[in-house]
Parts: sequence; structure tokens; C-alpha cells
Amino acid sequence: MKKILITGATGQIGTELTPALRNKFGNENVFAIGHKRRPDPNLHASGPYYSLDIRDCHGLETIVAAHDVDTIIHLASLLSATAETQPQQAWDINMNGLTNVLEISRRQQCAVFFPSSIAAFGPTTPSDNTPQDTIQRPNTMYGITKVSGELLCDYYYQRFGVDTRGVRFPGLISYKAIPGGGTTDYAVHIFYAALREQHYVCYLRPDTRLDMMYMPDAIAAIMQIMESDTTALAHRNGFNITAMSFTPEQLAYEIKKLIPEFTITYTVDPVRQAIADSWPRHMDDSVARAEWRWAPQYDLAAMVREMLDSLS
Ligand code: AKB
Repeated sequence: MKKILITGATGQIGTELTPALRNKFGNENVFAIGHKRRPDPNLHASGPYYSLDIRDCHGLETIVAAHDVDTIIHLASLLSATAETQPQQAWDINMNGLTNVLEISRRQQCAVFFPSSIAAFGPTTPSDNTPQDTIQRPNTMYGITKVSGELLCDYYYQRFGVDTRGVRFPGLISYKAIPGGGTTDYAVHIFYAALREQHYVCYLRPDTRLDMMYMPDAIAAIMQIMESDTTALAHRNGFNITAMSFTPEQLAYEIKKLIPEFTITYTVDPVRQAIADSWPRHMDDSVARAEWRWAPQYDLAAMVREMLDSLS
């Protein structure tokens, strides 16, 4: 990685990944692409920023070619809950965006990072210790675009030699950027509510267990897999990775240890609950640990402490 382009740079991951990559590779070598969301002023001021719809293949290729980009980190996509409200739009953005990135990478010889998700699994997948290679029959549009994306990335590697790599992210938790349109967003919103109102109304049932990860571990994972020796990789795309797995009830209990007056109640949203119920409760990420030494640093207690410290 020398010259890196990040799509979806104004989203939850991009807001933290862009400065991290700029620190490491130089501001002028990291090109941030955003679209609908207004960029953080630092993102805009610290290096090159372009506003572009990811479906604009010609516009994207012009930027890649003009700057000799060698790596594309493709983060732009609609998340699970939003995708259920506009499934055709989600297919268009998620799949045509990825197809553009892969075609440009084939022509311009770029490596590609594609984030898949726990959403690439479905209700018939074993939900405890979900294996790396298992049944993938998701029943959400977001999940369908994620499993299709994994397959398309594998195809571009096998057929055209494009250096594609990727992971299946769980819910990501960060104090720097608020997520939008996801099913796991509650695990970020709860901290703001705990500090402001000492109360949170959760849209998932108290016993809904899902995999989660604190953002510094997610950023480290992207850098690590993109810098790993490809000869050591038997898999390339869709590595299971997780750092912790908890229910809303367990997260609330951990927050209560530091804010004793905090309370939680539940008003279940049937759409997001059905999505969460179709996802694994806990993935087995031993293949990523073995192939490129994935090792998260944050557990539930450490993440809660840092989230509350940073937001107060
Ligand atoms: C979502 O909830 O849609 C995302 C994800 C798990 O991919 N955070």
C-alpha cells in the first residue's frame, strides 16, 4: 500500500480509517471519497477529498489513474436496516459500486479491501461458533449484497488476478463517528443516551446476542490483512473476525457498573429484530487468527470504559 483510495470515507469506518492511513502513509497519499454525508472538517483539511457517487465509474477511474492509486478500500454501502427500506437502491449502490471498484482495479492494477459482514450469514447458518466456511443463505438485501460481494471478490482474484482481501465485520463501536442505518447501531447509541439521559430505549430484545468490535481493532484488522503475506492466505475474502459478543442486557449491565443510575427499557422494532435474529450469535474467527494472526485488543469491559471516558 502506497497510494490508497477510500470510498465511503465519511462513514463510520472511513472517519477513523482515513486519518490512521494518512498518519502512516502521508496525507497526500490517501484519497478520501465521500458522497451524501458531509465530511468531518479534519478529513477535508488533512488531505485530498472528492465528493463522488460510487456508481460513477468514469469519475472514480479518473481519480485512480490520475494519482497512481495502488489500493482501494471500498467502504461505501447502504447498511442492513436502510437496505430493507430501499432494497433495489441497496442492490444498485452495493453491487454496482463494488463492480466498478473491481473493474477499475483490474484495469489499473489495484489491490482491493472489501468489508463483508455478519450479515453474509442467514437463519440456516449455525449461529454459535459459526464456522469460516458454512451455509450462507442470508434473507436480507444487505446480506445478499455481502455474500455476492465476497463471491465477486473471489472471482476477480481467481479469474483476473486482482488482489482482493476482506473480512466479515461484526457490529462496530466507535465514539468518533455515529453509525447510520445498521442493526447493531444500538451498541453505539446506548452510550450517548447513558451519558445524556441515564436511560436508553433499546429496539432489540434484551437477549439478542451479536458479535461486536471496538473500532481501533477494526482499523488494525484492515491494515493487518492488507499488509499480510498473501502466500500465507488460504482464504482471501470474508474472514470471520470478532472481538466480543454480547446482548443489550449485558452491555447495559457493564455500563451500569460505571453509571449506576443508568436504566434500559425495550421497545422492539420488528424489522431490526428479525434482521438480528437471522445473524450469528458468535462467530468462530480461528481461521483469521491462524492465517494472518488476527488478535483483537479490546474486550467488553475495556471498550465500555473507553467509550464512556471519551464521550464524557
Ligand atoms: C449493520 O448493522 O448493518 C452493520 C453490520 C453488522 O454489517 N453494522
